[in-house]
Amino acid sequence: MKVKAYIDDGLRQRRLHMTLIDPAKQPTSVAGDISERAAAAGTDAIMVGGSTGVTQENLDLTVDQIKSRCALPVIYFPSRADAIAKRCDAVYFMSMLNSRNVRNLTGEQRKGAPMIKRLGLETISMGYIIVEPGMKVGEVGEADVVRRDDVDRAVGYAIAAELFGMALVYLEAGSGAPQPVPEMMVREVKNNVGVPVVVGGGINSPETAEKLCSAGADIIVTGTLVENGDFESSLEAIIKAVHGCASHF
Ligand code: 1GP
Repeated sequence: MKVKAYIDDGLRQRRLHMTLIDPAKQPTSVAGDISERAAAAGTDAIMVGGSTGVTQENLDLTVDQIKSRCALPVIYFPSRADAIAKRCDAVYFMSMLNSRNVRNLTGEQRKGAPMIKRLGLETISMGYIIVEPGMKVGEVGEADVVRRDDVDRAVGYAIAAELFGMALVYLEAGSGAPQPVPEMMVREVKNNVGVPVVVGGGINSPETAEKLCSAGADIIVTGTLVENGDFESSLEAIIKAVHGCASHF
């Protein structure tokens, strides 16, 4: 089954959770172990990517380790075209819609597209919207971050993504953000687009995950949480909260 069909199928049952593994954050052998434990905790897919320090070598090794330890779909979450995960199951073909630098809008995409097409990788198009504080990804991506109270701007970008034909909209507060994307923003975005809404950045408790899902998040992404050795019980609690929310589709 294609990964997008797997996501759509899952979303017809309930909300989904994805675990983000950054290849630059741990030895590649540890990534396999993390993915296996995240799968046991109930996560629905593994995303692989990071804002800095991702090389072709650590990316390929990380994907291979994950594929050898866990049967879940592995989705590449790219930041630049100089590393392409050749053995992942799908790649988010994404544009950072509020970047000030054309490189992040269409430049890296122009560089990576021929290789992605040649490899025959499944692509899932995604509008990526950086919300305050934006953290490292906001800085590296030269994002004109959406202020937390500027709901209309977030909604505008999200509708634009949908009208461009993008399959997903991702509201990103940035990895390790002290506060996640505001619920009100998630609610208004969800009310205005028909495509699934992904929310990530700073989600580290079941209560937060539950509130964001109640506001309209279809897919919750957590990353930093699994970088701490003993994450199973907290991850399980978050996933339970996410899966407990009824489907929107
Ligand atoms: C970053 O949204 C993801 O792209 C995950 O954020 O690391 O804060 O969980 P955290």
